[in-house]
Amino acid sequence: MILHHFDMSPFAEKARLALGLKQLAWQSVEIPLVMPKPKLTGLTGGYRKTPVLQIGADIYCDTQRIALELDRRFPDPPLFPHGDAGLGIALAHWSDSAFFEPGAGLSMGVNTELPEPLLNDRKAFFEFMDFDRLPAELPHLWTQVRARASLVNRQLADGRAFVHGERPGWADICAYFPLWMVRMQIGVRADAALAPFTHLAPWEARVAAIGHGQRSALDADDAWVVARDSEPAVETAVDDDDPLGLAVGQSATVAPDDYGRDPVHGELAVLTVDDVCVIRRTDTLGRVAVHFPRAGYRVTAA
Ligand SMILES: N[C@@H](CCC(=O)N[C@@H](CS)C(=O)NCC(=O)O)C(=O)O
Repeated sequence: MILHHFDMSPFAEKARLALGLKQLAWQSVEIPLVMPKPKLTGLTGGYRKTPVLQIGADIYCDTQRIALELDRRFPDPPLFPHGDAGLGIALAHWSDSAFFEPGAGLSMGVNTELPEPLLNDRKAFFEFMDFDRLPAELPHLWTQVRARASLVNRQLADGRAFVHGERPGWADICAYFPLWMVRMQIGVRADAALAPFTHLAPWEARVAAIGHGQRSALDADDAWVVARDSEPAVETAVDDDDPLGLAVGQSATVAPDDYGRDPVHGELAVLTVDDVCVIRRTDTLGRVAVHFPRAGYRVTAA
C-alpha cells in the first residue's frame, strides 16, 4: 500500500490513523503542497487532493473511499467496531465540512505569514473560503470550531473512551482530525480556545496513540513502476437502476462536487450507490483504475 500525502495534511492524518488502527505496513510518497503535482495527477488523471492511496494499479481518491477500502481488505480490527457504519460514514461528512471548513479558515487566517505560493494555491482551491474577508471572520470561525468541538466533548462526557464506546474507530478519526489541524497549525491560541472542553484532550491523546502503522519511504517514480507493473483488481459493476443510466465501458468523468473539482476521465468500471471507478489507459502506466466514493462526487457521461 502506498499513501501519496504530505505530513501537514489533516485529511492525510485521517488516512494515516486508519492505517494505524489496522496496524498496517505502508509506503509513503511525499507529494508537493501546491500544484503542479505531476506524479500525483499523472496517476489519478487529474484529481489533486491529499491524500491518495495506491494499491498496485488501483488508485483510491478521498479519505471516505480509502477508509472503506482498507476496511474491506483488512476487516480486523474494524473501522466500525460498534456496528454503526452508516452513522460513522455520515459523521465523516459532518467533520469534513462543518468542522473542517471553519478550522481551515482559522488556520489560513491566523497564520498571516504563509508562503505566497501556498496562499495563492489555496485561494484558488478552497472555494468555500473568502480570503479577503478572513481577518474579519476570525471571531466567527472560532465560534464555529468551538461549537463543533463542544459536540464531541458532549459525546465523551459520560466517560467513554471513544466516540461510540470502548473501541476506537472511523468516527474517532473523523472527529479528531480538525482538532489535530487547529492545534498543530494555531498552537497555544487553539489550546486555550478548546480548554473548556475538558474531555477532548485525554481522548485526543488516546486517538493519537493509535499511531500510523509501519511507515517506510518510497520514491514517486517507484510508485509509478508499481502501477505500471500491476493490473487493476477492480470487478466491473454498474447498477441497472442507477439514475444516470450509464453502462460499463462508457466514457465518463468524475469530479469532486465541493472544491478542487478537477475532473478525471476514463471508462466506467463501477457505478453503484456507494462507489464509482473509471479505468484510465496511459502509454506510461497502462491500465489504472481510479476509485471515488459516490457521495460528494459528480459523474458525467463524457
Ligand atoms: N474529500 C477529500 C478532501 C481532501 C482535502 O481537501 N485535502 C486537502 C489537504 S488536507 C487538500 O487536498 N489540499 C490541497 C492539496 O493538498 O493540494 C478527502 O476526504 O480526502
